[in-house]
Amino acid sequence: MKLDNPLTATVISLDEWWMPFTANRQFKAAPRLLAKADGMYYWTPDGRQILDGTAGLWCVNAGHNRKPIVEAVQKQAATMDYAPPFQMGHPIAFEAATVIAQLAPAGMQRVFFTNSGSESADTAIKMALAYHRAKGEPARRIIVGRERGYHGVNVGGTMAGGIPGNRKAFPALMAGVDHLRSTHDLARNAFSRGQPAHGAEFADELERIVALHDASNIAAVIVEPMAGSAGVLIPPQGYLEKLRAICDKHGILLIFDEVITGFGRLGATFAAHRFGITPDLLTCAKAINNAAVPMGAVIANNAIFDAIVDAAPAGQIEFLHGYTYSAHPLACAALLAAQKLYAEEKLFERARQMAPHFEAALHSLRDARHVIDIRNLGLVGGVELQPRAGAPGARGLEAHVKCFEAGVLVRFTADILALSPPLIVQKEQIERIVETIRQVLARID
Ligand code: PXG
Repeated sequence: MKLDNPLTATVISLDEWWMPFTANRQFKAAPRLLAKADGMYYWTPDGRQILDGTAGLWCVNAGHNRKPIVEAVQKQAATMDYAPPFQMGHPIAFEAATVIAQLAPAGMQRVFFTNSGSESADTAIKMALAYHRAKGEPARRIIVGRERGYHGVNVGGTMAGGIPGNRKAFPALMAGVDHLRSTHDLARNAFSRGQPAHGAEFADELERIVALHDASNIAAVIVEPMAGSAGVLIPPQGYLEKLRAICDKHGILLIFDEVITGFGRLGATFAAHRFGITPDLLTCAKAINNAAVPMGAVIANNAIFDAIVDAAPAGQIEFLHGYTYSAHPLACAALLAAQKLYAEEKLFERARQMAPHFEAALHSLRDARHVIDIRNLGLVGGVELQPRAGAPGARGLEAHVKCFEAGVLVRFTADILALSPPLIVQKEQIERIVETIRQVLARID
């Protein structure tokens, strides 16, 4: 399959790039390409402007191509392109960790850098196992995830995750996982604004799982405080509080996967702040540096770091894990510039202030065609559509494609449309996103 690239006046071949999480044959028959970005917008190669309703993939929280970040990356590339992070260090890696530690909940000031959310999930799982081993409880190996959870695509994240399609082809990659049920409860909570009222009791399932396996065999529970990829599932009131309490009661570590919720998405630095619940390990990525260079991190409770480090003999590597590109200088430079920009523009507070407007605009779609639920928190919104009989996901895909043709980028998971605009979004842009969805839904079957 060939395509003209007007930007370079060349012909490109679409065959060789095996695209991730993409219906390759379908996409290549009718490609949707992006070639340029600035602020709230993308442009296609032929110059069509697209309003970004998804901050890329939930990651460009300050908007695209922000000058301070661009300049910081350019400068770092010209100063020192790469430095090894094993048994060597470089100053901006320490600075970057300090900045993240200052933003993290109290008691969580140890930062391990990765290159993605997937690597963060697997790193956190290994930290949990290493912690229990260091504390003399090596039998604690079971990881409890949740149905409809998404923790990326590496071995641990795939197995702890709970999206059936993502697991189906890869059974039993890792032994010792169990799952809580999803908190999604359309019958009781449809059209909730913010945290739904019903479902705190779903956390009690953890007691059942503990009774089954015995606490002495369970290492950690990993959940997204707000599940993003599976279609914007907001935690019911009281649910996370219960999970925290049950984990504490049984000595189980609680891991929050904040790859989407981190850095302002819910109108606070982390969901941990927003919900007032502190996990033991917190994974993040994406907006950590406005997605300018791949980067992720695990933020650990200080006591977890101390236990693992103190258990190792002096002079020995304490945690045998890490990546060639951990704390890559370009990623660190982007992080420092992005976090400075977030603070200067008070973007996390801005998200909180804009949230009521976003909520009202989104819920105005209640009477739009095909809509069976709308849910929102901070600057995240989900619009669930009635699936077409016999063709689940088809309506969601068509809505996504038609919105793109109408100049608005929205994300879809099966028949759920997900919105997560950059935190710089203006009210008129929220209106435009919502009106585009309304018109598209009126037009499609
Ligand atoms: N955890 C969570 C909660 C995520 O949302 C990952 C881990 C994995 O991150 P990496 O950087 O390895 O991709 C994610 C990623 C979507 C969508 O459409 C969401 C993600 C990625 C791609 C698409 O909702 N989140």
